[in-house]
Amino acid sequence: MYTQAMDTMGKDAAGKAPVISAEDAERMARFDARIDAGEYIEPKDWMPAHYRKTLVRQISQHAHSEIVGMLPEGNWITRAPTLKRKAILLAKVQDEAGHGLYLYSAAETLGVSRDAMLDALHTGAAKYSSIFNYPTLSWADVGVIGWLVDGAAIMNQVPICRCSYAPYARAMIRVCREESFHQRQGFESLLTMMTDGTPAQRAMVQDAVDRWWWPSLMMFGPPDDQSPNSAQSMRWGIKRNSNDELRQKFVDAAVEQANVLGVALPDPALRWNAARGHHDFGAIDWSEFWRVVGGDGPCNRERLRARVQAWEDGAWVRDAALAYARRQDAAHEAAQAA
Ligand code: BYC
Repeated sequence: MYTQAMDTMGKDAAGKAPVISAEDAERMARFDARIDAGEYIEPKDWMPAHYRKTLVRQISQHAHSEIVGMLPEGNWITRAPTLKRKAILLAKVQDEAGHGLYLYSAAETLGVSRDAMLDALHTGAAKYSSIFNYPTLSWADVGVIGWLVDGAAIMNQVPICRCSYAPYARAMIRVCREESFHQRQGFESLLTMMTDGTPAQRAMVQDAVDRWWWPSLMMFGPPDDQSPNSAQSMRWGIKRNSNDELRQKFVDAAVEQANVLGVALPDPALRWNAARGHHDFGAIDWSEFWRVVGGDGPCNRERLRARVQAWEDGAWVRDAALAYARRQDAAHEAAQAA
């Protein structure tokens, strides 16, 4: 018999291919037909166990990336060069906390608790984006994160506004609007330094671009032929474009923007290929990517430590909020009974 706990794509716990009842085979066919017709799936609709599991994995990892992503930039709030830049950066980092909240809420609609998701982050069982394991060494890094990292994030996330799982798609609409503002503020900050700055400031921007370019390309995930999740996620409309397609779109857009800024992208192989109608680019160091994803990047330990510490420091707030909610409930029940 088919059960929800069974992974319909793979094998059950005993390593056997799942046996699907006629009823579930019919549900599966109806589900596939809905996906093919471009319909959106809502939390109470029937869905295959593997669809649910894939969404919990992707949405929770996306949420973790948002809250870990607050750390590299948060590092510069106290050192922003002007009040205007400080206000912008504060708002941006706050937006990222908000993105985490929308995404954890979207994942909760699939039946997973927020505590379980955070536990997976804190124990290292769940991933978060590789990009946030690199250090922010100068003020220019904050601008480059806006331009390249948020730029890559938008390229990857706009198609998720059409993800077949409706709560994720809805959350992404607001996330993308805010990300687009983040990208522009980063670009504008860099443009100011490149046009009105000193030679030392221009050199600082170029140094930041040199360090963030390749990790930004890695954000899109492994090449398509090494991406175990892509085929099924695309079949189910969770992903609308492949990792390589989005990476190429990002490179094409970034080349034009780099020209406007007057910075060089650190890739001698980067050139326009008229036959393909795209820019060719050099080989990505995938061994570095897997090392960072595996927990051994420049800042992995520091990032995880900061998240665990924040969770522990916030215990009294959660306890107080729960105690208050229980007291409100008791007062409400007493009023109902009277
Ligand atoms: N870093 O089969 P694949 C942001 C993992 S937030 C770490 O291609 P999939 C922002 C992948 O999880 C940025 N791990 O996977 C925030 C899988 O491992 P598991 C985050 C990565 O899911 C604040 C394995 O490699 N954006 O931008 O089909 C401030 C094989 O990969 C990475 C999202 O989360 C990576 N870069 O495709 C500023 C967007 N890439 O899980 C900015 C939503 C791959 O099987 N997520 N892995 O153990 C997605 O679109 C997809 O999950 C990905 C990967 C394209 C990232």
